[in-house]
Amino acid sequence: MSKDASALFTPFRIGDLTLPNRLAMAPLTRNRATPGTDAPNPLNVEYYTQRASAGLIISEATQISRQGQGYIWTPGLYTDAQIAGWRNVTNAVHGAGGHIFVQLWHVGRISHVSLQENGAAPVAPSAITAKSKTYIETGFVETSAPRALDAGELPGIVADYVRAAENAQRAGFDGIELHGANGYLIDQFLKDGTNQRTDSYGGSVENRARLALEVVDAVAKVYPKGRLGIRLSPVSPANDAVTSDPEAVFGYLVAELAKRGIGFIHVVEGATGGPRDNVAFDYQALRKAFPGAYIANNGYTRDLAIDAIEAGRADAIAFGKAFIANPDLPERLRRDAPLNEVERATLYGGTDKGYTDYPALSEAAE
Ligand code: 8OZ
Repeated sequence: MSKDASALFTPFRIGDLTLPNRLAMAPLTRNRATPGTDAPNPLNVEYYTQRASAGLIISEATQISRQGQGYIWTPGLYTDAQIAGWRNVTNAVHGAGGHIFVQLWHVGRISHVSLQENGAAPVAPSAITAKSKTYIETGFVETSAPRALDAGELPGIVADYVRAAENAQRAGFDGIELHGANGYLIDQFLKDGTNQRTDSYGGSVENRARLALEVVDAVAKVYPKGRLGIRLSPVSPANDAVTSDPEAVFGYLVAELAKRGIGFIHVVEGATGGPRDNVAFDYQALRKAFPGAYIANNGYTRDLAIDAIEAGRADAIAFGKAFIANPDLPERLRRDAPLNEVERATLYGGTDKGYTDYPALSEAAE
């Protein structure tokens, strides 16, 4: 017998916002912004609008600056054209009854010289090249060797986050998720495998968490703090970012986030897109230390999601691949209807194929 899914369809709160169900659309890189401007376009509007029945949509990772870009055709939020493109997305999602937060992103070292201004080296806490790939016009390539950021450059990066948050308001987003996961800039600072600095941004857990907290504090002056969250991946090896002390550094960071009263933490449990149990980690310790909403992600099935919500282990569950392949995922989970399978070949870049042409139940029946 299939489980009763009604626990997934109760409202929950992020700050002052009440969301109608506990199914979030995870942030998903799809590389379909407009070439040249990296502005969202009508196809992107259609894709997000199709998924507006999510309790919350978290946008694909969106770079705060040219320096913060690491893949081709990912959207930005630092030009007027990008703001206007996102405005069309948020208007359409709101018109369809949905809510959407933008995920703000600086990739740090996960980039390629061809994506950087004047072919510059990508930036990172320390000059350590990632054993990781990125995607440029010609396909997958090794990430370029980064240069270590000077401490004097960090206020400029914080200012880029602030400008992107101001632009998010102009674009009509309901809130902000900072991308602190998956081996990008904030995570590179948090983890000791990628941060070997000897200044006040490296070494101790307090120092490694400093940039994350400076960004949180700065962005919380733009958006109400209840509308602000951060995505974390304490034990994910994604993009070659690992740490010797995940419980210590993420325990400290989440305790500091709790003091600040931000709206949510969004936790990738396990290895991003992979096993949930790659490294033992006490996620419930983070949940208990944090009074705001806890959004859980990674490898959740319908049954696991119902169990987690019913037991109070999470306030909402974010689905990635399932939301790509099923625009009406909430209705399918409610009815325990079959799910479309995701097609990997069309994940990154391309056309409407594998993007806006996954059928909803009603269309599939026709
Ligand atoms: C897949 C391909 C490119 C980027 C992440 C933003 O892992 C990403 C990403 C995922 O967080």
